[in-house]
Amino acid sequence: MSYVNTKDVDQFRKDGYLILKGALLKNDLFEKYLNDIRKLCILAAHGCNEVSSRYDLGEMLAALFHIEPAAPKKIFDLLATPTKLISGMQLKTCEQLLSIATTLLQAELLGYPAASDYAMMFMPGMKKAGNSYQEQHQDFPHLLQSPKQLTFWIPLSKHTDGNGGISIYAGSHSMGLLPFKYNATNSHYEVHDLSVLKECVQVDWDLYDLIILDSLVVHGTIANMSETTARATQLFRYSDLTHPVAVTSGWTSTRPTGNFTTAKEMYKDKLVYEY
Ligand SMILES: O=C(O)CCC(=O)C(=O)O
Repeated sequence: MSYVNTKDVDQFRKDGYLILKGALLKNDLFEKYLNDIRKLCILAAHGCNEVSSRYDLGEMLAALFHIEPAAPKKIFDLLATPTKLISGMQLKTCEQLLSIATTLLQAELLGYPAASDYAMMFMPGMKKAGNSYQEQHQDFPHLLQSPKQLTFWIPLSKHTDGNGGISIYAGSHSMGLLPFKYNATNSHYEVHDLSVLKECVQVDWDLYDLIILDSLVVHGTIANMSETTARATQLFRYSDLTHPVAVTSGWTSTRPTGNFTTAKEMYKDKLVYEY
C-alpha cells in the first residue's frame, strides 16, 4: 500500500516539507501510543481527577503541570532520545511510517540517528521559556548521520487557539547547510542569517496529522501563548544510510556521548560564532 503519491513526493522535493492531513487517523499504534502517554500522566498525577478526567494530552499535561510542575519533564524523558515506550518504538517502525520515509528518501537502507527521537512539550504560560523552544534552525547539524534525513513531526495534542506550532521556510532545504550559531542558552543551533531566506509559512496542524521535514529545511517553534493548554509533539527521524557522504563520514552521530564528532568539529566554517 502506498501512503504518498507522486504529487506528494514532488511537493516535498520542492518545499522541503509535506503535510499529510489526518494521516494517522487509522493508525492503531498511534492511538496506543497516545493512550500509553495518557496512562503516564494519570500515574504521575497519582490518579488526581483534574488530570484523569481529561482526554486531550495538551489539557492533561497542563493539569499535571499545575499540580506537579516537575512531572511533564519526567514523561518527556521517557519519550525522547529515543522513545522508551514499546508502543512508541512500534509506531516509529510501523509499516505506514517506514513506507513514507522510504518513498520520500528513496533509501535502500534506512536508519535513524542516535539523537533522533524527541518529544516537545510546551507548558501553558511559559511562552518562550523551556528548553523545548527552538529558534529557526536546520535539523541536520543536530543529527549529522546522513545528508538525506527526515523529521516526522507528529502532534500528540489538539491544536487550540494560541498553543503554537512550527513555522517553515518553504524551499530553504535547497540552499544546503546554512551558517549556524548556538542559541542564547547554548542548547540548540540556530540559522545565523534569516534575511537570506524567503517565504516563511505557519504550519496548519492538528492531532492525527503527519508533518514531514527534510533535515535541511529551516524551521522553528511558534511559542505556546495559551494560559490553559500545553502543546505536545513527538519527533521521529529517519536517515538514508546509503548516501555517499554518510558512508565516508562513518555515519557520524551526535549521541551517545563519548567519542563522537560534533557539528562544530565537522563544520568549522559553518558555525559562525558562539555566545
Ligand atoms: O515542535 C517544535 O516546536 C520544534 C521542533 C523542532 O523544530 C525540532 O526538534 O527540530
